[in-house]
Amino acid sequence: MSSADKNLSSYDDNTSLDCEDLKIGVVISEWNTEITQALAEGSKETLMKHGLKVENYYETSVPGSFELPLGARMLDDKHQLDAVICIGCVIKGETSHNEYINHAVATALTQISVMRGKPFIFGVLTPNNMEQAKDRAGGKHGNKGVEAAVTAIRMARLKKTLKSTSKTIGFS
Ligand code: DLZ
Repeated sequence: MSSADKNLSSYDDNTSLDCEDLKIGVVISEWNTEITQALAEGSKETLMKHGLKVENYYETSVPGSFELPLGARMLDDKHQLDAVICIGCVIKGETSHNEYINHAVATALTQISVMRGKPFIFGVLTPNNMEQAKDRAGGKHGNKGVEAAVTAIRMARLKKTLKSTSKTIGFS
C-alpha cells in the first residue's frame, strides 16, 4: 500500500503513546534540509505532545542519509535510548545512487534494530522528485516524521510491555 493510501499522520490518539518514561533520539540527514527539518519537527512535536521530557530528547545531524545508521548507533551508545528515529530524504536522480543508499540504510537499520533489540526507525523519504518529498513533509500526504515518531513510541512501548508481563519461569 502506498503512502497515498495509508496516511498515518492522522493517527488514533487513543493508542497508548505515553512517552513520559522514554528516552528517544532523532538523527537528521543534512541532504535536502528543507525536507528533513520539516520531518524532524513533525517527529519532535509528536514526541513532546505525548509527554517526552525535554531532557530525554536527543538530536544530532549527519552529512547524508548513508551516515544515518552509524550516527544512530553513536547516539544510542552515548545515551542508551529506547528508540532512535532516523530522518532522511533521498531523491531519485539520473543515476541509481538513490537505490544504493536506500537499500544500505534500510538494511543497516534493520540489522541494528534486531541486534540491539530496540527500534531504529526508517524515517527516510525515497521520492522521485522534490514535489513528492514536499507532499510527505507536511503536504498533502501528511508528515512522515509524525509517523516515524508514532512508530518509535509504539515499538518502545511494546518492548516495555513485554518486559513487564513476562511469565515466571519455574515453581511459584
Ligand atoms: C551523494 C548523495 C546524493 C547524490 N544524494 C543524496 C540524497 O538525495 N539524500 C541524502 O540524504 N544523501 C545523498 N547523498 C549523500 C550520501 O547519503 C552520503 O552522505 C555520501 O555518499 C557520503 O557517504
